[in-house]
Amino acid sequence: MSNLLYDRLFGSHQGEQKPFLIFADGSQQSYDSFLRQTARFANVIQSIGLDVGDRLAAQIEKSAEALALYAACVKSGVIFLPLNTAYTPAEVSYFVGDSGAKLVVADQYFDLAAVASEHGAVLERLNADGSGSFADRAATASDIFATVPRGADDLAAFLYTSGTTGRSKGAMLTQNNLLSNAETLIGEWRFDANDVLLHALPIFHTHGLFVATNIILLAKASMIFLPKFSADMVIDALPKASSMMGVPTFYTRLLDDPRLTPDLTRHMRLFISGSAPLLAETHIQFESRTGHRILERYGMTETNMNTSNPYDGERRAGTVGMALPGVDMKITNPDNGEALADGEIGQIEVRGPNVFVGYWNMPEKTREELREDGFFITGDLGRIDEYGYLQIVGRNKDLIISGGYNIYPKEIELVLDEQPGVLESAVIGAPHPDFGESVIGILVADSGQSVDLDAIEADLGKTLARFKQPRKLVMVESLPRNTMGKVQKNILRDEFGSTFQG
Ligand code: MLC
Ligand code: AMP
Repeated sequence: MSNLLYDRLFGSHQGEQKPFLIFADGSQQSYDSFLRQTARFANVIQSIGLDVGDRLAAQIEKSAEALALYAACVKSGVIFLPLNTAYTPAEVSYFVGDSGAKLVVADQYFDLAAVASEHGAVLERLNADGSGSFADRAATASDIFATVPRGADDLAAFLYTSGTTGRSKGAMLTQNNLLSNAETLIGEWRFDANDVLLHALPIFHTHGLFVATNIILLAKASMIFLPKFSADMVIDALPKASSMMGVPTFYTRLLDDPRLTPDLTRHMRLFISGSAPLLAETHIQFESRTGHRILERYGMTETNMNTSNPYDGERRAGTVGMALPGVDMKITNPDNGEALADGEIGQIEVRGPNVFVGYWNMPEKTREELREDGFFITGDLGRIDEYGYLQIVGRNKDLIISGGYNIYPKEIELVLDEQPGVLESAVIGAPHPDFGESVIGILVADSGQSVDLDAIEADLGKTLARFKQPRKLVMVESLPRNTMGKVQKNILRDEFGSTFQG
């Protein structure tokens, strides 16, 4: 029996000397060298005692090793669980505990010894420079490993996505969820072996890991693999690339740089944007500065990619295009789930081989969002416009997207409510020129109590990843509520909406 995902993404690359990864300093790693590393890593994973279906949690900086760890999990049938490097140990503890990960692989500077021992997991170190206890074991391991058989419906990865209750949910993704989506996108976006993708995204999310990396592997193309987004590094690397994928902040930051010119981008084939709304204004400015029309697409952790603007046809600013081949999409009435006519605003539902199989250990949450007929309720609101393109007009879920990272207000409110002197809190997103949206925490003091905002900020740093921390904390007398007692965040958004402007 074969291993579907491994065979399709990596299987035919053995012995291939072509570069898979090209680093900022010009050095390269060939497919063959990458796959040897992968096999060594798979041997280490197996020697530590992980079995098929066990979970491996990874909190490591972006590196070739991090990708080889992903490949090694696929090869050995272990479920890969990548974690944002910004997460605090308190946040990581939840993911390790909830997933039951047997092995945690982390950079040395993440203080996870207590987390691992609390959950009975093995902790190994793998650092961005290739050193660490995991790397030491790999150095003496064989570079031959018999790929473990896995099929289309077997689980390949867990990606955690936050929930409205403040508890993160592990989205279970199968081999076929990942493979079918990469196979669709490679065709839709015309990737082939000549492509050189400029990769500046993090690799612990769908966008940088599955969309970008899986497509490049499938196409046997190359990636310029930057450690993170920086306008300087991207502008340096652009002349050597053919395509780039980014979140809208990448494009607004590039537009802020006078070095972004038609000359710099003349040879580029494709710029893609997703993970957060790209303002129509950014789309238009980018075209007038470079001559390129950004191709915007729409996806989610649970569904991979759902829709895309066309490669050849009109890429319409302010829309995310049409359902991808194999994806069914409908707009429904949030109250009763009935399909609405084109033009009407409702919740976006999607079904297809790209859609995950459920949340780990949360059958009720799964039932709430994944219908029996296979349609997934995205929580996004949209309408199909007169040209048949999907416009996302808002969200039916209380979610903030800052620079492409999701932040669930409930999680932050739970932490704020615990602060000394705080009676209650509400967290909202407000338009932000760099991050698209940014976080404001609105606090009400307990009667007669004083609230020390500086002390609160310092405390938040201990529990919440930096990107989730409110960029502004404000005190109010009371929170506006409707007759049902529900906080009216729309009123707060109206009041504080211009906090980060100008
Ligand atoms: C970093 N910071 C952020 C932040 N990223 N704060 C809010 N929102 C973010 N997204 C913090 C830093 O810790 C720092 O804190 C400060 O903000 C400024 O740092 P920076 O140097 O400007 O940040 P930078 O490293 O440049 O990161 C910004 C970014 C990055 C936009 C380049 O966040 C990024 O690469 N985002 C991509 C996210 C992504 O891949 N999403 C895909 C999800 S998958 P301080 O203390 O110094 O102020 C998905 C499905 C789909 O959604 O459809 O794709
Ligand atoms: P995540 O949970 O990180 O996968 O984020 C998924 C969410 O990002 C979606 O539900 C949308 O709200 C949002 N999103 C992704 N792509 C786009 C886009 N092109 N335009 C608007 N929102 C987007």
